[in-house]
Amino acid sequence: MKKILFLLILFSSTCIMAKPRVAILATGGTIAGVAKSSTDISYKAGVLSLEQIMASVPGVDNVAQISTLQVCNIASQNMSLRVWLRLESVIDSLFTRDLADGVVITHGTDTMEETAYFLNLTLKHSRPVVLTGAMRPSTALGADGPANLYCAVCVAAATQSSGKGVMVVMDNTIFAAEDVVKTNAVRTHAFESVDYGPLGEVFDENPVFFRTPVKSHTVNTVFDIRGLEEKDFSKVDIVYGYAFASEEPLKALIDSNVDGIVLAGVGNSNYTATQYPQIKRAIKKGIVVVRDSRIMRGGTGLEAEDYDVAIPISYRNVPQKSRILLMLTLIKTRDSGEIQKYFKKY
Ligand code: DAS
Repeated sequence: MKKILFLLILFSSTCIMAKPRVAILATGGTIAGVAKSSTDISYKAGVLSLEQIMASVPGVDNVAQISTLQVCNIASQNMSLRVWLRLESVIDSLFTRDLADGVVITHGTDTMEETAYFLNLTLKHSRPVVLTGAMRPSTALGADGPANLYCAVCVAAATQSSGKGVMVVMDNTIFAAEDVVKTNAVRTHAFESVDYGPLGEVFDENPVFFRTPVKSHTVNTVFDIRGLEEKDFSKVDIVYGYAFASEEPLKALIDSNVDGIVLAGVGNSNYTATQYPQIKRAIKKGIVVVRDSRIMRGGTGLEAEDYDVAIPISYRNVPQKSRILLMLTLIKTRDSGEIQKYFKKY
């Protein structure tokens, strides 16, 4: 009897002591950046290895059992579909084989919201995936990378983080991939969910959530890209709107046989009279055109009656994310009515 009791205590203490397993996947960015001095404002992103970055985050292994993988080491303005597919495949494998309880991706801030949103729509797991980075290089006075990485691991390790979709953690704030955008080019509080606010905040190993994402994500989307390759994805580009906009960008894209065009229009996703003839030409050629807006707040819900019903409306006001949703939607359909349903749902 005593032996059974001892084994039970040993097992339960092992369970209590077993830390969550967090895999950190590095892609580069400012968090891996290096400048000539601690006050030099110019620096090179994607220099330090993940191993070197981890050395600046003492104590993180008290929060979780850490494993690391250097996926690439680039400034994120050079992010690619190839890296996105690699990240999706590695994370899918880690979770499917139960090798991690959560994942952190270190990433440049310039396209972090895009990578987060792509994974938010395509990963088929509920375990936490958290992207983080830095606005100041690792060598800077007041470098923000170490604290961001520590907080990201705390979120990825927390059981309450499951089922919240892919998240971004920067400056002690937790954002949903579906609505986070980079809104400041230099400040350490560079990200916002401009219409809905953050998901929560994190200062130690106990993240606090005060809302959950609204839109369908991860296991609840129809986008399953497992096994797909770059060639299986459509080419979608974005055209900006402005007073008396030239029709040349649209003409060039149409002539390049693009599959889809997102309009970053003015106001409530309005395109200009100077653009409309080319928009009609694109639609006639079978190119899918989606109306979005250059304005970050307010949504594009008004389906103004005097617009061409062949042009689906995005309800998100982030053209760089509408582009990703259209890339994924075009794998399924090119019908504008069906596409409008996808843009209402995701
Ligand atoms: N160029 C930026 C990038 O890699 C640096 C950064 O903010 O991380 O996204």
